[in-house]
Amino acid sequence: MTKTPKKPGPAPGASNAKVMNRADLTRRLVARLEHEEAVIGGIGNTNFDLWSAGRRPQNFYMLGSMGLAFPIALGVAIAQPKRRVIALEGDGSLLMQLGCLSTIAATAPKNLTLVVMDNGIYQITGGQPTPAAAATDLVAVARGCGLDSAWAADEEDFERLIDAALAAEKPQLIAARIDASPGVGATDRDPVQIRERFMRGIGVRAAPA
Ligand SMILES: Cc1ncc(C[n+]2csc(CCOP(=O)(O)OP(=O)(O)O)c2C)c(N)n1
Repeated sequence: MTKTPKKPGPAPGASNAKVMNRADLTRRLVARLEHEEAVIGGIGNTNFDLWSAGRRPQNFYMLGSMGLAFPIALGVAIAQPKRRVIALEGDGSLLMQLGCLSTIAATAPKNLTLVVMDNGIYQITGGQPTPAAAATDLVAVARGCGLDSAWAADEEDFERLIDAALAAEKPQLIAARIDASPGVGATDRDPVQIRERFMRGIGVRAAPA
């Protein structure tokens, strides 16, 4: 008997969570930042929506490589322990770099918050389903790696989880089910400028004379 492939649906464990919108959640997140927190956007949509939520100098936009938002954020969190660091990543990208969850749990920086925007698809390359839709609960994976982790039930819960994470003494992972909308706007594809602006934004490079 041939097995019918599973249709993408809610990640197991997230079936009670509301399907939200990445741009809306990103705006809600940025609105809560008051202390020059660094925010690292992942490839594509997470960084497009971050860009659209306000051109903060403390934002870094990853281009080209899937799954590097969390590892980059870990480096920033270690380098600047007094600054809160938040990373935004898509489910497909995180799945490509799952090992970073273990490294982050073991390193346990007090100042790092991880946000997974889980639409169950590789939206930007045409909407192919990711394994997160069919089989993998990323919150359960993060817990298994040793991280505090939760699905956001709705927008208010997302804000509450962000506030709690920004006050926490351990890294926290927050996952949100999101719809299939593309990102809003588009980051300038200029890696050198992105890097320089970010380094000035977090005070490790002087502004040009
Ligand atoms: C190693 C690698 N493989 C494939 C790609 C092409 N690619 C770029 S973004 C993307 C999908 C990202 O999916 P996800 O992180 O779930 O974000 P979404 O597009 O759903 O917002 C893919 C397959 C790439 N950039 N790098």
